[in-house]
Amino acid sequence: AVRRRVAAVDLGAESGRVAVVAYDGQRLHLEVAHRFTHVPSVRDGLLRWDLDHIWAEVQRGLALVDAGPGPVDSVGVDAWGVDYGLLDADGTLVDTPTCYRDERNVATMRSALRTVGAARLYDASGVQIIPINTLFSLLSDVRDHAARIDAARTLLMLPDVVHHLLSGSTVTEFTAASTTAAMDMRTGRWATDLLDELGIPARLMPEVVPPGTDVGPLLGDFTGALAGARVVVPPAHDTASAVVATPLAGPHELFISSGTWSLVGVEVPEAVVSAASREANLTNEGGYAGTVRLLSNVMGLWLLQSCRRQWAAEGHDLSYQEIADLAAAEPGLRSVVNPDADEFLAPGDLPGRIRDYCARSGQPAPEGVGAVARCVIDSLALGYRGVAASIAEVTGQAPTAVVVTGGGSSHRLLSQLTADATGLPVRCGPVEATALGNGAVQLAALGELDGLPEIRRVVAASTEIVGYEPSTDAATRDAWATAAATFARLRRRD
Ligand code: LFR
Repeated sequence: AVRRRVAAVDLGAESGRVAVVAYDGQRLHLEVAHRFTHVPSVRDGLLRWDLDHIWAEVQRGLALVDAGPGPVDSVGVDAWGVDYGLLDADGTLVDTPTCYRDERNVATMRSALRTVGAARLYDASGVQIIPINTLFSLLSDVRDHAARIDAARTLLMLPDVVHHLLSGSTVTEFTAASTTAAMDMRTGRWATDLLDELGIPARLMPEVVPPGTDVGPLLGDFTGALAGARVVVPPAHDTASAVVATPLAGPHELFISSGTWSLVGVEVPEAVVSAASREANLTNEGGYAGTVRLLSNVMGLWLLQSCRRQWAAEGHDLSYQEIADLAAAEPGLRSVVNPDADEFLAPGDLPGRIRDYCARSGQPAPEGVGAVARCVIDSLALGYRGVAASIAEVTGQAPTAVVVTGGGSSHRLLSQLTADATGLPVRCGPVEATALGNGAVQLAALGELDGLPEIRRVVAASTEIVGYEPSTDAATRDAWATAAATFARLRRRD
């Protein structure tokens, strides 16, 4: 029998869902009430999220939850990191939130690297230097979109914009705040000196609350299951919620939260900010219950999602399964790319950019759908292998296994190649780790689950885990080692 229900709103960069997470004392049950897709588009010169559409879909989802079995005691929102909304003195958004894939970020990152320098940027925050960081969007706001900054009284991270719409709250949740590159991850305080140096007004930075904070009653017309519900912020950064619900069996297992991005790393008790971590550009992200995720962003399924959109525009409408089957039929490791090259970040003709990249680096340019997809999947697996090696070097401890969650955890070819590339056993599941982690932390805040170990035990008991073993074939191992050397050369050059 269900003991308690909460609602998890999980916003990904391509799609969102509103789910009910129910706990029966032993297992978690996830029921998705509503799914929707959304796409950013350029308005007023900036790539922006369609927040009106997202908000309408969240409301539709909550109306469906309200009409379902109850009571549902709380609602919490997680979303991708780094993006934000700016609220004016009345608590209204000054304009539509922007998207980190706007090319402005690459330009301001380069500018900050010239003026402040990589070491300063990294050491002030412990956050990787990558164009998507909030800091670089804010720098562009200050320089080229001053009206936004002038009108703004406070910045809220995107999930907290939705918490604001749901409850009127004006705080930001810690894990979401930790993706800004404007917080010192050793202390959890805003890096105000760095903000000053860059000319970004520190007055914009909001009050920060820990995951599990009750920020007020749910506003709106809910008379069914959601009557009397509270808004309880989960780990509002989707990756933080996903890793809460990752059934890691020990501290040296590598997680991969596999969605639009692949977030690859380990959980550590405190931020690791050293010359070695800076050299490897590993980031420190805030987690639940005082944990830190030491990780690296690998470009992830974005590459396949963008290729699929391009192929559809060219008249080849293929499902992800069809693309995966075509990739599996191709020979492996023919051409590889650095998936994290800046040129793959913005929307557009990704197959074309991948072909150009291969040709430029003296490799065969993949032509058909299968060849391009195989190149992407091989390259992602090599990216994971590279992060595993960095983690081993920086922490002095090689990962012992890989646990993959999220949409990518059901990709069989990618999972097998992840095992082959890293030489480690891979366990996959749950697919909906983010919504489960979001719900689990709300349940913990309501007194149902007690801490990370118990949450992970319950998640493991609630999930069917699929395992992959690395190939033991010597030729396969050699092929990956050779490809990894090529890959490292490409990365140094980019
Ligand atoms: C994953 C994610 C990553 C973050 C990227 C951009 O959805 O949140 O953790 O680096 O998106 O926000």
